This record gives sequence, C-alpha cells and structure tokens, in this order.
Amino acid sequence: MENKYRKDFPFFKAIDENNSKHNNGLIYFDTAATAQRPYLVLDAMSHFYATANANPLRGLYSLSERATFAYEDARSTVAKFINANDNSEIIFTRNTTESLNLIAYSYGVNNLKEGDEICISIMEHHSNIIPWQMVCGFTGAKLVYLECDKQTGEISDEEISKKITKKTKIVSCVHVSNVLGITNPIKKLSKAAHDVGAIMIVDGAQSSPHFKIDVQDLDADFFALSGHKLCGPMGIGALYGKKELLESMPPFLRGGEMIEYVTRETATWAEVPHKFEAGTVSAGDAVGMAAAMRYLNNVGFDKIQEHDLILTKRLMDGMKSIPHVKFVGSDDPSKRCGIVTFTIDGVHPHDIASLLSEEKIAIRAGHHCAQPLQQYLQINASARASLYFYNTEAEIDIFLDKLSQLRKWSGYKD
Ligand code: C6P
Repeated sequence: MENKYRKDFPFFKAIDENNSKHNNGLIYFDTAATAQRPYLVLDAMSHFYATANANPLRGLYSLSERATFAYEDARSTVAKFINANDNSEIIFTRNTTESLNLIAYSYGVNNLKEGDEICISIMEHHSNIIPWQMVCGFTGAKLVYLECDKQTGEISDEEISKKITKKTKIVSCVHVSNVLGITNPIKKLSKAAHDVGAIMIVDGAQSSPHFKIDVQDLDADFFALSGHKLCGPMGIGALYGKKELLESMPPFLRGGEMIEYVTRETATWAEVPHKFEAGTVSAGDAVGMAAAMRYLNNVGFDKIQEHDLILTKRLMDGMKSIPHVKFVGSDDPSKRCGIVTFTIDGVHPHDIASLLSEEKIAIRAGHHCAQPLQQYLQINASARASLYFYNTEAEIDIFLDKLSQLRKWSGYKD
C-alpha cells in the first residue's frame, strides 16, 4: 500500500528517493520519542523569520505587531486543536515537562500541605513524577500511586475509588502511556478527582499526536503537550489550564513582559496567559507547532488512527509468531496507540536496539523515562517500536524479518 503522506516530509522524501546523505534505507520507528516534521512546518517557520521577525508583545512598530499577530494566531490554533474554551487558557511552554513543572511550582507548592495527597499512576513518565516528588518535599504532602494490571495495563475502577479519597488534592495522569501504549480512563479520573474537590491534570504528550483531544469533554483542569511529538518543532509545547485556575496562580518564571507594573520592591502581573510567559517568547516555534496541528487536522485523526491500527496489528501479529518475543503491556493492537514495547529472552534491549541500528532500523530501548513502571513490572529495560501514519507495511515486514534473526545473531540456536 502506497503511503501518500511520506512525500510531505523532507526526511522520508529523501529516503524514498534514495538521495538522503545519511539515512538511505532507514526505518524510523521512534516517533514516541519525537516525530518527523513536514515541509509545511519548516516553511511556516522560515516564513515567520523571513517576514515577521521582531520581538513579539513589545514593539509598537508594525513588524513587531505582525510578530505578535503570528504568535497569538498560533495560540488560537492550539486552543482549537484541543477545544479550549478561550485562547487565554493556552500557555506556551518549552514542552510537556515544563508544562507539568509549571503546575507543580505554581499550583502545587502553593496549595498543598501536610496530610494532602497527590495521586498519579504507576505508568507515569518521570516528567509527571519528579515534579510531584518535589511538591511533596516542599509541602509534606504524600504521593500515592494508582497501580495497573500487570498484563493489560488497565487501571481498575476499584483502584480509582481506593486511591482517590478526600485527602487527594491533585490527580495527575498520563493520557497514553509511552511504554504500555494504553489509553487511561481520564474522564473517570476527572470525575473521581472533582468529586473529592481535587484538580485533574493530564499528560497529553503521547495522546495529542494520535487522537482528537477535547479538554472540555475530558473535564481536565490542565492538559500538557509537546510540539515535537506531533510533527512540530522541538522546544515548544503548551499547557492548557482552566481560566479561573490560571488566574488564581502565581507566575512560574519572572521577568520580561509577564508584568503589569514593577517598582523597586514589588511587581504586579500581566493577565493570563502572558503572566506565565516570561522572557522573549518562542514565536517562530509556536508558529511551527500551529502549522503541525493544522497539518494533522488535515490528515484527519480518523485516518491517523486507522493507519495506526493497521500497522500496529501487522507488527504485533508478526511479533506473536516470533519465538521468545514478549510484549510489555497488552497484546491487543487496538490498545497500543502505535506504541509496541517488548523484550526478547536472552537479548538485552540495548543490544536489540544496537543490532537493529546496524540494520538501519531506529527504535528506542532502555527505561523509557518510566523507571517506577519498570520496577513495578520487574523488568530492567525493554525495547520499543513506535509507529505513526507515515510508516509503511513494507517497513513493518523488514522489521519483522530482522527481529526474527536477532536471537541467532546473539548466538542462540533457536
Ligand atoms: N517521552 C519517549 O521516548 P518532553 O520531553 O517534555 O517533550 O516530553 C516528556 C514526556 C512526558 N510524558 C510522556 C508520556 C512522554 O512520553 C514524554 C516523552 C519520550 O517516550 C522521551 S523520554
């Protein structure tokens, strides 16, 4: 089946036309780490720097106004992309990690106290663990983990009602796990959080590239995402927050145009979202991320999901017939969001990645920045192939062929 999207990406176009300086023949199965970028994104950024580059939000001349317009227009695209109620509910950050730290430093440290609890899941990325460990250290609050089924990755209703209690002040959960690929029951978690007066934070780093996000339907108080995971540039992300919450919170970083008025001793703050955007903003990157979001909308999330499933099914069906390969998480392709994590008996995941790299296949191996999950599952490391709509069935078949030979290359007879 021909993949009509690949020509939209300079990276794949060069590979497919066999004129890439470094990557001819490369199979890129590491989109969960970072996606490739289409021409549209690179063009939008070049256009911004060629025609509208000035410091946004400051200058009174028309070039700066154009920069401000481009930046605020990008904010409006992000708001629409996740169905926020108002553009001012979107704060530009560097990435998901910074978005989560912003909430921890601004909301967490200032609103929690000893005896309170923060509830996260055992499958969180470190970016949604360590900031909360920090808040607990500062405030005396306690970190509580929602555990999942070790085979399927599912978090049960009983676990939710056991762990989210009157002591809970924050529930923060990953929407799609970067290891298990599972989609968590965010609406149930939001309801449980709100029923006890807690706020609901969603780490959307892995979900936002794969399906249509509706923060109002999820009833999330905060939603974090990264541009580079959804075909946008690195170094730009977003934090959605409900307006009344953002208005009640102090700034995270200070300096630049995030102020209203400064005296020798004190300062007052700009309105949201600018209160949270200290220093010169990454306008070119925001423009690039907005172009990526428009591109994904044009591809269509129904198409993206359809393609995810076709490829994931082919990959997992093939892997099931290779002896000694074991999935980490569910063996149901419809529950993986294109993220297939696995081990091979007797071959260290780092060796799997290195041997595949020699065959020009790029996958990730190691702890995937989710060490508490690996401790819980009692595995030291795993390998992960992650797919997107620009991957092909032919790539899957080559991958399966190489994978079936890995044990032999490692000195085993079967
Ligand atoms: N996961 C992976 O290979 P940043 O780095 O801030 O853009 O994203 C952090 C992050 C947060 N949450 C989840 C669920 C994630 O998957 C990631 C990034 C990459 O799995 C890099 S470790």
